[in-house]
Amino acid sequence: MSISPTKRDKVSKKASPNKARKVQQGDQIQQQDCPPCDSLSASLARYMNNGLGQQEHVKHDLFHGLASSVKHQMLSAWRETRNKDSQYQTKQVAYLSLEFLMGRALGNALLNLELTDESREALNQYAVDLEALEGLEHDAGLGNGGLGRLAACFLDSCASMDLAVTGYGIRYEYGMFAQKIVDGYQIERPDRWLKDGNPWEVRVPNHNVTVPFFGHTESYVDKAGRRHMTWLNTQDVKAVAYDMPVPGYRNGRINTLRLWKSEATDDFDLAEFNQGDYTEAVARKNLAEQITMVLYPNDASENGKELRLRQQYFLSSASLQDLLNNWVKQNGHDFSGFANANVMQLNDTHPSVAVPELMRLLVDHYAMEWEQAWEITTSTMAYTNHTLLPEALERWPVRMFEQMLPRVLEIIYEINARYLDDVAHHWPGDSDMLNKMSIIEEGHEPHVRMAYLAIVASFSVNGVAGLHTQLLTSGLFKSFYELWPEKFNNRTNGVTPRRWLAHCNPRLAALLNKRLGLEWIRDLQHLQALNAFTEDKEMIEEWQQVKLANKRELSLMIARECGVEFSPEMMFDVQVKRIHEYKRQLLNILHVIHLYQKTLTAVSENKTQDLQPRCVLIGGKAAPGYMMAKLLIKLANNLAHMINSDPDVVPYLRVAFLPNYNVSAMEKICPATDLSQQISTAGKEASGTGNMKFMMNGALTIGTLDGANVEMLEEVGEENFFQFGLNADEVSALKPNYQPAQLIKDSPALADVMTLMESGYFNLQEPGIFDPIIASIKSPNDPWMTAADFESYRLAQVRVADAYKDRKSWTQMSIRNTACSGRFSSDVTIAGYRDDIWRA
Ligand code: 26Q
Repeated sequence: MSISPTKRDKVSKKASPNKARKVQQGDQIQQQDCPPCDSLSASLARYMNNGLGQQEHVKHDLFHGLASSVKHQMLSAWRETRNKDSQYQTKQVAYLSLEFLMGRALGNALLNLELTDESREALNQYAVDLEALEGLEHDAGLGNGGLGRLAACFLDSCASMDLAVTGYGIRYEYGMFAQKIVDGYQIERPDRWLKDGNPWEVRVPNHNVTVPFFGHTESYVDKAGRRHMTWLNTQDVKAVAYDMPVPGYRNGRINTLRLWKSEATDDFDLAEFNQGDYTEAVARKNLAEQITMVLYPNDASENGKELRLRQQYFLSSASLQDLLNNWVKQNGHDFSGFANANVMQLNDTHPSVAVPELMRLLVDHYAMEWEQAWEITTSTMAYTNHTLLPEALERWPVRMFEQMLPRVLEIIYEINARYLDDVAHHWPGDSDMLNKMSIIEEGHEPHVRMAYLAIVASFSVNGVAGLHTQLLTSGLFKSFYELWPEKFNNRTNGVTPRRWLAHCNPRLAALLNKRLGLEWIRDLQHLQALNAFTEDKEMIEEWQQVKLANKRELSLMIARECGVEFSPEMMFDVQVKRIHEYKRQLLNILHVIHLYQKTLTAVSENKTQDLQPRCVLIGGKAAPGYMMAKLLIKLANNLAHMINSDPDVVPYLRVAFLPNYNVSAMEKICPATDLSQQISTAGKEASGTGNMKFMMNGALTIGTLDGANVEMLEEVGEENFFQFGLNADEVSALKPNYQPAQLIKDSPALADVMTLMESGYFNLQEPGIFDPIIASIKSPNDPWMTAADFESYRLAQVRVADAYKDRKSWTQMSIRNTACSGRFSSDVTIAGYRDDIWRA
């Protein structure tokens, strides 16, 4: 159904707060030249017949043809969703995020739209199978890791739960870099994910807005005698909207992910053109286009990069202007209902410059009084924190704001001045408190503390797991919690069961469907019913068959990508995630070295019958500038090489480092994993979400009491979880007198591992390269306390090996893990956001 101009006029005359906004947006999804009720197969045939039909491109053509056809099928429901949202007083949520790690879209769209069978039929005549086509789609890698993938899972849950949520992000030309491994070292290659075109996106140029940069501010007095500020001589950048459909699970809703691309405005540097400096001016256009060129590949922090702040402001300003334009078209300048109809959820502080930007737009553009603008801002902004590492908290030099965003800085100062009055009121006479809590960090180079700005302006501040929220309110944000306890709340993360079970593990999904029916896909708590089957012989048998088949499939991928043969009879022990010292891939590596030594001894003493054969898989990307993380990759690769080339060892131990770990790789990995490693130093991993994907797919976890592991353990019970290590309090308590040298002495296993490392055994060709790693383990200042947890970890691994020998009982534990994973569906998380934060 298309919206005719007359229809639109009719709706907009009614002038209820939310109404015309979405109708107007709906108008942007243009009618395509194919009939809307076309079958998938007819639409695909038309696409194929219109192409050049080069033989070598047939599969690619088929992929693009199928994807385009699926998108066409979504168009009318997409428009209807926008209409529906505008006709009812639905609260609109804008999820603002610098990252959306969507991965591939085809398989997920087919599942949600219930088009999988029809697609297979349509492909029959081309003798190509659907999985082969799905494999051709480039991952949309517009994120680093957990935070970006969480945003993607949330979009799926919001659409599936019929919530009017729009994702706002950046259409990076280059997503997360592709990782190659050369001689064991990580090499970064650009990820040109758009090079063959993106069949899912719709460019919507009539939603363009312009975003100002640089220039200076001046004050003026209007006719009524009121003083205002204006921002002049700005360099404006055009923000062009590209919309991606987000289909809900079989409910007819299609939400939108709106990604902004930066382009030069036509009159970009007009002055220079007029002065005849044509080439210079055209070259400067690049500056504008650079903004959305590349995703920053850091998953912790890289503070102070000017282009990054430009990206943040670009996203924030464009998205807010879009929201306000839509509002004004419908309601004129009456903003009295705005706060009731809108919420902006800030995915970490990355888009927190939206706070002063909303104030600027309301005060400067819509001539609103400060107090009313502040009321609107503080009742629409909500902030999610994703880190406890103090070094990862974003701070921007004031100087950078001064030059790039002078008007925004003035507003930050005003917000700070008014807020510090509240602080002074709460802690009378305490000037230390004022310094400590100020949004501006004074010093040689003053900085803006973005987390403080976000907290001050938000009505809700949430952590992403119980422990994380507890540590936030008792540590990092303690004073803010004292000032505003009502703002703080916990929303434990989750992952979408559509992608992370129904789609990625079709064998297990079929078994669940057969035993439980289909309802688990909508309500994952239904998996609880599996607990009744743990003594069912047939179930145990089938469960094992599923895992075995998945392991076979993963083995093919590992053989192809790593040249290592994994045997499905062996235990699959997996750690895949970004490489970071706090995640302690090093602890895993040290343990593998220990297993290697143990195996060599057992072989030489003819006592191999006690060894539990295992295949260890490690994967993940290191931030390109993070030397220690890159060195860990090299160590893992060298270790893998030594182990895999020793014929005495390979019957019992194999190691692979998987290059270019990404969303699509995880879809193959988590269904095939026996043991999931979640071994961060307690108190450092905010939540983790990979841990949940593994659990859902029946892996057992070896883990510390960190992030959401704590809640997973609570759900599944300690007899089904291999817990080890210091807890967060013990880590803090040990810090002042941490003595790794003593710990190494006290653990013969660790001492042997260190001796072998120090002998240069893993770097014979490159002496000394691993010295920084060795030094970090031995340092009393090692913040990650690897040595402190080694013995406990080793003993937990012994328990794992013993448990795996009893395959029946292992399978029962596996079933219980899946059964208890219902709480970690992102549907549950989103229900929490909906009821307690968004009130949608
Ligand atoms: C900051 C400044 C400059 C450039 C980049 C960044 C940057 C980018 C990405 C900082 C952090 C990130 C990503 C953080 C992240 O992924 N955090 C993870 O979020 C997950 C979802 O809540 C949690 O499960 C993980 O525990 C947390 O580490």
